[in-house]
Amino acid sequence: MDDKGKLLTTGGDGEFFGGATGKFFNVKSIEFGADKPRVYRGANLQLDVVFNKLGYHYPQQRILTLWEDVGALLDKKRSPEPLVLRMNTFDCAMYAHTNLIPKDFYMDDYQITTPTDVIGQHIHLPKWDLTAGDGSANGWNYEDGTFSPGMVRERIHAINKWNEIHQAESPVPNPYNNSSDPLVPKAHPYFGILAGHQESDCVKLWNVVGGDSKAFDKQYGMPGVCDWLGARTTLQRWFSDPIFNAGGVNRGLGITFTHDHLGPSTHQQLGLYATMLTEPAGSLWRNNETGELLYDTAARKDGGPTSWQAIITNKNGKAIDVDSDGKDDSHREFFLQYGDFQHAYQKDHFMALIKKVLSNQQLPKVSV
Ligand SMILES: [Cu+2]
Repeated sequence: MDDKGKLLTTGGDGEFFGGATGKFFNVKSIEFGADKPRVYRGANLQLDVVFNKLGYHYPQQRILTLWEDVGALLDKKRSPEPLVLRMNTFDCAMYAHTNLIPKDFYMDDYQITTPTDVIGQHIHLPKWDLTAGDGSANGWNYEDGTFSPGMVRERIHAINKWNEIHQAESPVPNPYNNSSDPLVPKAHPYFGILAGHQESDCVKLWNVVGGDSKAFDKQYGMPGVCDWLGARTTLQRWFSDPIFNAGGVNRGLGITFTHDHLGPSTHQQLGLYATMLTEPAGSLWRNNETGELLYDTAARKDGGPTSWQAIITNKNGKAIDVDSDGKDDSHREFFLQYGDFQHAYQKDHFMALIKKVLSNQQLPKVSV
């Protein structure tokens, strides 16, 4: 909504605080309103990332990426890169946040075994709904996160077991049909059927082990088998405010950091963070090298393609004047980011979690 509390709708207008007391700016023709937001579909993914030509790599690297890039990343047909999303000022956006990451981080030479059963998507500068779109557990807010598929399965197992034991007393009814049927994890509508990355009969395999989540994890929880059975997507909404200065120029939000707020001490050093850049209102973005349109809804449904580098112009390559000085503010953008730490192993070292050599015996032993 705008700064007078009015709902912003696509094609409609809104009023926003100006640079002086009592002053408002009227903005016309909202491009992505609350009724039809800009949509990004992102996934949290664990993969063995190689960092340099010497083959330094990290097998439990966790990154954010768009849905339609997940297959190519796992097939090594696409190089991993930090996820850079873009919005224009005055855009309302919806982010579909999917968790495909194991529910535990396993001990290695850098960190101890840590539960990573829930992941949030906590964005910094845009407006969001504190009670339902914070992507964390701040203040009054309960955990606004997305369970790991492994945690969904473990909870289903626990609920079914409790009901089994308390059958004679008051079992919790199945919320989907009010019966006493046990709960069953579902295949994710996109990732559960991603050919080559999940078996096609994971629900059947769940039934084969009698709904025992531990037995299921041991036999079918490996990467590329049925590790994503029960994967969830939660929705977050953002709004990119204008920031008018005293001269009436909208400077925009600029660079926005977004990350997981529920296991940050573990994830901060594993690469699980992304960036949302705010561009001038109404601008269009293309890839710097290929000229290909970014956020191309004709080509993709996940808000892609995206890249860390872009050409920012007005629609159809026309000039864009951000500060009303009569000059073209079109520009090239290169977003560089660096982290203080990155765990890495030398080539051919610590391959334990890679599918080819993974067996139940090789899972790291954890003593409690
Ligand atoms: Cu934060």
